[in-house]
Amino acid sequence: MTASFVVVANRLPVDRVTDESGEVSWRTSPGGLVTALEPVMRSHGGAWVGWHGAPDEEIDGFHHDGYDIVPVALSSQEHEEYYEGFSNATLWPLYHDTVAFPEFHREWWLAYQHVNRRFAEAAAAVADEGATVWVQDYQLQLVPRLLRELRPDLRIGFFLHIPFPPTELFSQLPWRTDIIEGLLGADLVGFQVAGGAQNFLRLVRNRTPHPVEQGRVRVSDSHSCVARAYPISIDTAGFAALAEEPETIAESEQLLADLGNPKRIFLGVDRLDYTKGLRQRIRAMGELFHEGKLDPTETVYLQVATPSRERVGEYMRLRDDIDLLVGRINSEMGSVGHPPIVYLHKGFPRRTMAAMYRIADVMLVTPLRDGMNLVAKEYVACHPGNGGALVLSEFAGAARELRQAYSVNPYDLDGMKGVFMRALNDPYRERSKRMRALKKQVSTHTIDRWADNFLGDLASV
Ligand code: ADQ
Repeated sequence: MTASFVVVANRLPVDRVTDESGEVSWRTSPGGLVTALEPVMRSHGGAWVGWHGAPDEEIDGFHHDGYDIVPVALSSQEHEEYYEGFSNATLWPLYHDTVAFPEFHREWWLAYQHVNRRFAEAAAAVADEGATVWVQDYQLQLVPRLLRELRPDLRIGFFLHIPFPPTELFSQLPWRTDIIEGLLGADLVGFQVAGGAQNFLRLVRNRTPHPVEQGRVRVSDSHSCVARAYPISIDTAGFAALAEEPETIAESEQLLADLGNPKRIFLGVDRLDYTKGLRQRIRAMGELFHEGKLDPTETVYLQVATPSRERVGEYMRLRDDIDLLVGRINSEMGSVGHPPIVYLHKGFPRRTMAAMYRIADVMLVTPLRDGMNLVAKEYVACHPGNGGALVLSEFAGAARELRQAYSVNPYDLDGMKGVFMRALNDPYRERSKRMRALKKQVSTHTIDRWADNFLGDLASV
């Protein structure tokens, strides 16, 4: 099978599920990148190249939901070194302001190069003559250049879903020039915010001989690369409609009853990741309960955290820390039937997420650093009426667009506590003014618009 539109991402957008009778099927998997790109893929068709999630296993391609799935195999050692190692213990912390310490290992870098080459070869094999190939995210930054070498006829786009760090941090990377040159293989490199594109162009100026003019890098006589911001978004209408379906409303009412019909609900929804600011957020909420500013018999803080990267050391430590923090607060502040924090370490279907967004009076989105943060936008799309309140970290990409949110510095516990209380207690007039503006922003800046902007520019650069 070949295609004129190809998405290349570390993971395929589907997970394999085996039912009781042993029957195998594929289900759309959760996570920011898939949430964003699945609708794009369904409307464009084409092929999605990615890893299927099972190490040491070769799987044949198949058709799913209107497009082709092209699995790339990884050995367990590659999974460990390329994915858990270089991608998630080197690049992820380095690109998120080193909120955890990035580890540099030469064998991880070797695996990263090796696997990036395999992805480039897989994409080269499925792309039609002159096709558009859209490479996704930090795990595959060498693919644009490798792919251009294999297939100079292709139009190659790259989008980075996470922040692109300041030059001082990026420059720690022993392989910094290889990564920059890898990205420059694309015709268009997209970032979540303008600052990311600026950081990238500054590095190109400092570390490569290529001339830069107005966001365009002249890489060779026949090839140049444009760097620009494309803030990602969600299927706003889809989320809003889901939240209004009778089953969702029924589920939200059940949820409310199960929580003991509290007067006020705070909500947090995150992948369990140290960039999301969970330690700080939970401590701030714990102090508000301790100080009596929040009454645990009337207020519930519901926190759901999807399990993530569970074999990486920092993530194991984080999980233990959160268990300890929540356990301590609940054991000290709770009474029978009234734990102030309801903490669930699992993923939920999208309808359940929408039901949670519906009932949350205050949504807490307080990452220490985040490329965009789709949860903030999902809440705005799903919460009915104009009464809710969004608390948003100034270090999330989303803060650039969602300017009427209640803004916090997640490192400042006292500051956060003040803003949490204000978001809860502000008069309806103030909250609804903010919420109306947020809803307008999210309903006019959708995932379709993001994809159209990026792909339109990619076709014309
Ligand atoms: P993530 O770091 O995964 O994404 P985010 O943008 O918030 O972060 O997306 C998370 C997605 O997972 C949301 O769609 C959310 O609904 C879903 N989710 C979270 N917890 C869940 C749970 N318990 N059950 C079910 N679903 C859950 C990365 C970057 C972000 C960027 C996106 C898209 O880190 O900054 O916004 O990619 O580019």
